[in-house]
Amino acid sequence: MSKPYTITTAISYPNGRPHIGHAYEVIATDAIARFQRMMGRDVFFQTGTDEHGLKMAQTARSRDMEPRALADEMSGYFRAMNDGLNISYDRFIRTSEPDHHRASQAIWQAMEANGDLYLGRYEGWYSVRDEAFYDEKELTEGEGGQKLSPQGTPVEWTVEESWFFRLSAYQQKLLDLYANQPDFIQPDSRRNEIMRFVEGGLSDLSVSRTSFDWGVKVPGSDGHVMYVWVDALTNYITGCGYPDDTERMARYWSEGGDITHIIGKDIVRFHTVYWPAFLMSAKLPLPKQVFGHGFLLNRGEKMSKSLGNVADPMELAERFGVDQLRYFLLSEVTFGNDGSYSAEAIVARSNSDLANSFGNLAQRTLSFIAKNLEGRLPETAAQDVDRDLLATVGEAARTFQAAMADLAPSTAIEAWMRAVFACNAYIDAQAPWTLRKTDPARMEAVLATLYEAIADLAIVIQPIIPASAAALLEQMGIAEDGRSYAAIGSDWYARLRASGFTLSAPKPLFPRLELPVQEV
Ligand code: ME8
Repeated sequence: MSKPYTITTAISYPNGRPHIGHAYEVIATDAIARFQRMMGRDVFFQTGTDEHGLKMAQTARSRDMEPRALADEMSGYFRAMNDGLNISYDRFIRTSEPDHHRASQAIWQAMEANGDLYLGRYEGWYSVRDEAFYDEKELTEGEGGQKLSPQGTPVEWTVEESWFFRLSAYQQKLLDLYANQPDFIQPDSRRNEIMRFVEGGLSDLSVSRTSFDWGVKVPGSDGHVMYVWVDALTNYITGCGYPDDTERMARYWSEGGDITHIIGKDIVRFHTVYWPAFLMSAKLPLPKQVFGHGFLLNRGEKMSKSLGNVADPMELAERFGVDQLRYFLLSEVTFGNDGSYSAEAIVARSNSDLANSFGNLAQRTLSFIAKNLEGRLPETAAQDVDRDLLATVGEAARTFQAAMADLAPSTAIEAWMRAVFACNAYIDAQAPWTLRKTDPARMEAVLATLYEAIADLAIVIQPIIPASAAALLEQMGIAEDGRSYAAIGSDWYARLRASGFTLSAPKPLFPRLELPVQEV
């Protein structure tokens, strides 16, 4: 049995439809999950919706709906987005599901048994938009004296009876965790920010609410529902079988297990301060890594409903193609940094890399073989240049794998693209169309080299553009069980040739995209 690998996205608030930031996070996570599966790992990949809390309750009220009905409707859009973007999730969790309520109550009881929960009275600042409590010293003042959170959202003075979690007792344990597990918070810039925050001292955390009832009930405490982040964070272990399925837990949420949370930079504090403290308190294993990716901006500007610049990811996917959108987001934005998107940038990137470079390489080579050899696979007679090209592709595959293992998809794609350029330089230098008349045997050797190189490149890039890569590999006669990383550089070409496979006229994979006039 291969070593398990657990990876999750944040679970989204379904108080509106998904936006491109949600799509970005789930696409990046999907690419990593697919990559790990191709490396032969036993992957569990979870995403879903975070359905409780005041924000959901208030949105539902303003739409004159029950929170559950709002959650049902909106969660459906998130799931549809995942399916539309070819996201290979193993579970789409909804926090309103019964097994999740059970897990949240179980972790609560474990924290209580450890002596970390006590009843008190909360008086302080709360931001509904962030679903977060803030200290006075973190606030700034906005227009009309309105107090604002560090995220710039309005906060309200809140007074209510509340359960507290003894977060203050975990300051040193958390600092030890960051010191002993330097990769726990990535990238490093986010790690420094969190360390400074924890070094500044931690107040106990209010973990229940009495002013509304849309949430997980606090066991044995009528009128209290859990603070939404307690149940939200618990989603990760619900999916791993907590508390009943101990076998599943041992597989996907174990001490020293390979567990990665992919989240946005605005919620790093919840995942690297509260979450490990809850887990320590409940005596449960900790994740290995929390990666805080950057924000996606629309032409360099923050997206907001009032600016009307919130892109619908499904609209972009329909217009430009799912793989084109995936490729754009993962190649254009360095994972961890903020990035910008625009229709022009998607079109430019897709045309230059996918249509003109890789697509054209595959199209010219395969149609040349289909036409001039009647689809018969050319005979190999490798010279040094040919071996060099395949070595370059093999090297790119290794660089790609190392970068993906390191959560750096844009670096991985750059390595792949360099190998695509090398193939295009090779085809121009070897000019098989000239060899056709002067040296047909050499022409075959060149085409055979290209055939191998193209298929290997298609195998490499599968996690990023799964549907297009699969379509190309299908056309090239490479069966699904021959598409793993182990196939690269093996003798598959000789075997495929011996099987008598014949190539049909290839279908173009990446049409050249165009923009409507007003957007040029
Ligand atoms: O925060 N660019 O939900 P959410 C990139 N329910 N990523 C973005 C983004 C943008 N413009 N806007 C948001 C929540 N995100 C909680 C999470 S996890 C136990 C609970 C990211 O719907 C954001 O950083 O507001 C987060 O990782 C995810 O989208 C869901 O955001």
